[in-house]
Amino acid sequence: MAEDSNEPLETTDENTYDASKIEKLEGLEGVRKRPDMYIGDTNERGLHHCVFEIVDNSIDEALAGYCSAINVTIHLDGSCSIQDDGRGIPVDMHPKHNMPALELVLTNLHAGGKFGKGAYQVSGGLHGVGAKCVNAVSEWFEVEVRREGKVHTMSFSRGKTTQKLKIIGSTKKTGTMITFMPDPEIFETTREFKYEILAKRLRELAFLNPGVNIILEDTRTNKTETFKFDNGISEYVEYLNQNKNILHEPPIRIEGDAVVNPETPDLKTMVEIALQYNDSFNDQIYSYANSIHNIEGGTHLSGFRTALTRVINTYAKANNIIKEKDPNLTGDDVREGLTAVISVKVPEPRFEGQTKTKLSNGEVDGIVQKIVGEELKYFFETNPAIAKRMVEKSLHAARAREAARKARETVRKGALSAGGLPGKLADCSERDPSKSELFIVEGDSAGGSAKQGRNRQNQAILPLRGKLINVEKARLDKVLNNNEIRTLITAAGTGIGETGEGAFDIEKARYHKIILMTDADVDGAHIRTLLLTFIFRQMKGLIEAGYVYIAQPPLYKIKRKRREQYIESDAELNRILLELGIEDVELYRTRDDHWYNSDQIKEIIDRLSRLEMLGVGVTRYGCEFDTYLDQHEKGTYQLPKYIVRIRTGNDEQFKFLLDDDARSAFYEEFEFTEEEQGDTFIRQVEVDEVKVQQRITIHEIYESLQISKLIQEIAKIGLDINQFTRTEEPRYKLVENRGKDNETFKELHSILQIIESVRENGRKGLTIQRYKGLGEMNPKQLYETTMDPDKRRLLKVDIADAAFADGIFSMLMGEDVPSRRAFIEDNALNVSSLDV
Ligand code: 0RA
Repeated sequence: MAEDSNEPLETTDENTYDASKIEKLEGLEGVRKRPDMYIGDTNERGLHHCVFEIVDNSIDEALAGYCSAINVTIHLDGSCSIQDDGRGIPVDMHPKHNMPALELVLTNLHAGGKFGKGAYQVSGGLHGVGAKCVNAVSEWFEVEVRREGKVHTMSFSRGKTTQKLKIIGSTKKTGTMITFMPDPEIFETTREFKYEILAKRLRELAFLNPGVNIILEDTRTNKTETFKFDNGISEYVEYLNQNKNILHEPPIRIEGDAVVNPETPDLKTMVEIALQYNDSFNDQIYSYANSIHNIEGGTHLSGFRTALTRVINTYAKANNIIKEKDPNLTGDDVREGLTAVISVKVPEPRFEGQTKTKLSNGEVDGIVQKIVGEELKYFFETNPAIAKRMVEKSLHAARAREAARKARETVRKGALSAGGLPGKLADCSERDPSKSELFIVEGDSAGGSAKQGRNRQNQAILPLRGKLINVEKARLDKVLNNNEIRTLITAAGTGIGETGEGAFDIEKARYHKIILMTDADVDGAHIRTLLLTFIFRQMKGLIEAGYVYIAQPPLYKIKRKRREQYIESDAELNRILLELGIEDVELYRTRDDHWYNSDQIKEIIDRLSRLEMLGVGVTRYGCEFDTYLDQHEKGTYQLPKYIVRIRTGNDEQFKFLLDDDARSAFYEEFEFTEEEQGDTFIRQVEVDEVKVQQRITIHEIYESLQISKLIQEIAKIGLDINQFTRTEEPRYKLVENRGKDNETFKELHSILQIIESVRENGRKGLTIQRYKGLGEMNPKQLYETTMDPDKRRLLKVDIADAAFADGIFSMLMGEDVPSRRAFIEDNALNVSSLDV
């Protein structure tokens, strides 16, 4: 468990290892030294894991019956808030340690029994480390507790207290709100919260904890979603089946529990299962232990599978639907078209496997078998019509299985026979798989360019033409008859499927990098998803071995004069526009004839572009950004933490509150109670002796700290930050080609105008071409941008990403949904970034 620290204690003279030291509570330095140990990794997964750690605490409050709503908000400055209406973390003084309980649980590794240590603790190693670890890996961390009639706050930085507990107002509400900024010193590869990753897990948690209301809001895109499911995993199954033709309604529900250890009769293993068949050919079974998704399954899944196969066979024979002497239906047969969610609560879960999420508690297999065996048998006896439909579906699958077996054999023979490599494959000359790469390329024309541009020594090319077969809509025999799929299997060399002659064998892989190279458009994303889904289902070992990658072709081509450049993302395009915009440009300050040198201009533009991004956090409340910026405190550069928007009739005014004290004072002045906070406060006022309605709203500017840091830096570089709003007199000049015949200049009246003007300048004489396909590049360009090991950027696909693609795919591909294209484009993959 992560709570145990193995940090060695130092034994110097002043710092002797004695009893008093053991007594002393340990701080969070250990977490910062070895963050992976506590939050899993310091990349995308670990980053999002931090949010889930805090949400888990709120869910615990909900399970204890004290919390009904959880709000998760992604802020523009890159921070994230998790707010609940639970009891609030206790704030009273701890008698022994002489600090508030709140501070104790957030700054000391061993303090606090509640955090992730309930009866049904989550996971073995990575999870359940609690809010204190998130605190340790946060550049800043703020907590607001509503409890005992008061609003309390505290702040921390990198695990250390920066603002002691204080009361900032009164309230009748209760709850906890935590806002944290991931520390760049810890999260070096990415600090960007992804909406889909958060949404997927929060939706899942809402399904697994029926009744809890979870709201996700992304202020960057104004996207918001509410997850609340009173019917729990039954609704989850309906959600997974939403685009399928279902065979019965509603989902079948199985529940039960068992005591494992008679000495602790209260600690039961609880089992909940929902299942529903559809007319497709694949199964989708999601298994959870203590709300953790077990990608690799485990003993609960195996217990369920065993019982399902047995119950269906017994029923089919007892009712003479299949003859006594006929062979049994196999597991594959009975699972065809099955959608199921298995959720178990286990007192002491153990996890193993590559993802450390495969449930390994042996007793669970038997418990699940027994409960499913009894309950499903009873369901069949009381619902014979549905039982019959399920058996018939399995029988149908059994007949098709024979055809699929033959198809697989043919494919395997093809794959195994010497010289059987597909003609379309342009193989490399290297024979060592660990040095060889296979590019799977969308389209013949891009395939042609790739063949010409590649390094023949170790890069093989396989072009895929036309439509790939939809692996969701067809049975395996059809899929295996598809030419493109067969070519792929033959080229990869590993074989497919779990058992039998020619089954998947990673040792036979012909390449240790299989790189999917598709266009950067919707069709490309579609093809990539299809390929990944197939690989995930039939050649999972390739992904587990880390052999599957995604190429990253550029998004834009820009041209100016003789210069041509490929651009990977919108953010990069913006950067380039600014970069070009400052070429041959100088900045002049009117006040004192001061010229900024080109290094300074670079820095100015860098800071201003970051400032611009944060500005949305202010302008969304109707307040001009420059007006807000002008509120900064002279000397400290501190900016208001709150904006008060006062609308009186058609008139709109803003008031700025520097900090929590100012907010408290404002509440008192207006006799606000907490209940009005955040919501619109409405009252009647008189304007020119006419009664009008006045609406007052208070908005927290989460970005204020970041903004303040930036303007401080801007001041250091030497811009006058006293006034951001426009002045009558021009204050700066942007001069192009200074001192030359073609010198031009533009007068600027504000600081923010500098960046606008530079960007405009960057666009001059530039053609920006949105890049539509790989085929538009010539062989040399394709090699340089996307294939050259020294310049390309590859994304490595891991098993969780592939499972994610598979899930989305099943959901969207079953029937033709109009919105599916957009969805795939946005969410096709969340792959961990890796420079290879
Ligand atoms: C310790 C004790 C109690 C509640 C909590 C912690 C608590 C922690 C978090 C973290 C996020 N939301 C939370 N809500 C509650 C019990 C307090 C009591 O007995 O009143």
